Amino acid sequence: MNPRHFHHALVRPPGLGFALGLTSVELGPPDLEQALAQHRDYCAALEDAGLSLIHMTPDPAYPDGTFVEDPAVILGDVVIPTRPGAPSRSGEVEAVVAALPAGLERSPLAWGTLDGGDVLVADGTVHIGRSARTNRVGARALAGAAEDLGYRTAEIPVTGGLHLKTGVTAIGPGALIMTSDYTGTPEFSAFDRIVVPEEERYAANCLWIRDRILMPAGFPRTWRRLLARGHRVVEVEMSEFRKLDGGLTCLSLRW
Ligand code: CIR
Repeated sequence: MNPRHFHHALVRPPGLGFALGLTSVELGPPDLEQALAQHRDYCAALEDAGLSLIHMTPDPAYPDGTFVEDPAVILGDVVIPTRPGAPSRSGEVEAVVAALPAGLERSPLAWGTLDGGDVLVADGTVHIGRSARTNRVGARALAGAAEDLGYRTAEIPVTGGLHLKTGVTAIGPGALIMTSDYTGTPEFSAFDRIVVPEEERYAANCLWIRDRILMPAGFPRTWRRLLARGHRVVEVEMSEFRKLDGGLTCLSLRW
């Protein structure tokens, strides 16, 4: 579905044990109180954009459970439960899928590994990142499910960052924001593109919701470029989630 028409999002605040989440960056341990405050602001920004939220309760067994985007992919009104590439996260799937409304149809992902963070839907194409988390078999399984639903699909090697959407996200019809890792990717060549400066790589993970773009706070060059293109831009402080490789897209599932 086009993000202009999203009405709902699933969110789950960070829980006790959040500081034990997986990370590949060296930014120090996150602070739970600050993360909870940032999560509240994130939820408020989604609500301000017009979404109605379903809130899950945290489960201390899953320190990364706040990153609800990874255990499921939603294409239109179909939910595809994933098979997360990190073994510590495989137990998150059942509760996330159960928290989604029954009106959304379920379609199983049969094989391989796949994280929702590696799935970028842009202009009717489901771009699937091949990463440390999403293997060839998982990518093919999702591509098959998406093609059955009428989407075009493309596999994209993830060359920088944890997931595909760590480095490239949609900011409007026909438009992407990305790190320099993806400027040579043929599948993205027809898009109108903003390439973030190297010192603002984290800002490539933006979240387009209805009439606006949520972006992480503290990236002035990217902020100015989005404003210059006429976007309505809302900054959200993400420092504590960034410490665990998380970004704006990771914190919700939208439909
Ligand atoms: C992980 O390594 O799985 C979490 N610490 C971060 C997940 C971020 N999710 C996302 O980009 N979709």
